[in-house]
Amino acid sequence: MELSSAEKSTGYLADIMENNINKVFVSILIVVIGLFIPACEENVSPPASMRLNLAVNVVDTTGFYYEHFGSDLVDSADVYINSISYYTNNDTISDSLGAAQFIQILPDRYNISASKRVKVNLNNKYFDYILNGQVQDVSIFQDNTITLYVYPSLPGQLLFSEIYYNGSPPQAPYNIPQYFHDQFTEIYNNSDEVIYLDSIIISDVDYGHAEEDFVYAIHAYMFPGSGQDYPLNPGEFVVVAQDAIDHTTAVPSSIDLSGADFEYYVGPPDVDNPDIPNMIKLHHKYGVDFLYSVFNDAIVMLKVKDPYALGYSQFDCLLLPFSSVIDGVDYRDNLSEIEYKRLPSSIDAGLTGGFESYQNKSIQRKIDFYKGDRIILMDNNNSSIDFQVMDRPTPGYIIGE
Ligand SMILES: [Ca+2]
Ligand SMILES: [Ca+2]
Ligand SMILES: [Ca+2]
Ligand SMILES: [Ca+2]
Repeated sequence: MELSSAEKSTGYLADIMENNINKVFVSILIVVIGLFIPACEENVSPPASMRLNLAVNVVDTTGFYYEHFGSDLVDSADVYINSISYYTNNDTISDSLGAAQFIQILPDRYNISASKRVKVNLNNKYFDYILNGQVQDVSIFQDNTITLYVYPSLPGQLLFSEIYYNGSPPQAPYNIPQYFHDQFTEIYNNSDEVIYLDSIIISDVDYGHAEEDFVYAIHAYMFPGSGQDYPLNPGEFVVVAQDAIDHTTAVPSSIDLSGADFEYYVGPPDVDNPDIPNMIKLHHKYGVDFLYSVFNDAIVMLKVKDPYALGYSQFDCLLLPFSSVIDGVDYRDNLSEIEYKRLPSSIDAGLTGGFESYQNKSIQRKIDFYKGDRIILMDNNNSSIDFQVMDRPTPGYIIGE
């Protein structure tokens, strides 16, 4: 409330000054505004004069960048800063000494991330590595220089291309208030080679263990097959439905998933479309289905020799190693709550989502480039950068920009 009145007063003041009206009145007004500003300081967007400069030095101390490029200082990295209070985003590129300069930014708490892709020759074969790093909730209230450490990783060959977790709005004829059975997971082969889905596990990730070595899976379901039964060719999508049925009969704005490739099947009374193969249930702690939270969750896919090797947590989550994760996405309705992330930065350094539940919205990985006719999707292992929000889900296909 005070925010808008202070802002209005400032705008009003400028008008008055421009029009050269009574200077005494202006002085009184300044005093009056001066009395009000301290009282609501925390809520007021700082004026343009309160800007400052931030330098981010991007550094790889793992030895990877030094070995291949002769320095620890990472030049030409994309550096992003997100203001936590004002939701503003800025990005720039680091210079030859690894320094990225942000000029005249607002004083605030910031999430800062950097990424750079490099081609590396190992034994006469080229690999596209990504250097990634992030720091969360850094207070920048004066001119500042920070060091951002980045770490090398290989981008995914098998990726989540879309996760539709949002659910549908209530609609005639049934006006179902919370329809989420139309959720699906879409996976894409981003590589040049056939990948077999057999025995790949999809699981959700319980909150509070991002610093540990294990995924605490509330649910874990596995693709069937004995090794080479379910090939996915380069550039192909696979759709795993919560229920492989036509959901438009329940909610007209929803989607027809009767042609999905797989479905989660919990057991009666869950829907089982006999034409669509079921995912193998490895662990199901609770719920009527393998429901992804419509608010916030993280979904990973991974492959392990024995899913039960690590056993269970105290609260009945199946433990799976983070080191076996192939791809992962962390999403949240409120993107400023990055401290609640469920995945470590090596898997997903960011956070996607940022919309309310039950709107038929979806998160889709961005197209990076085309290799001939084939789409190559973006994978910086940072969903803040790699994902975009779609107004409609696109099961089994992609809509480019
Ligand atoms: Ca189901
Ligand atoms: Ca089925
Ligand atoms: Ca990834
Ligand atoms: Ca899609």
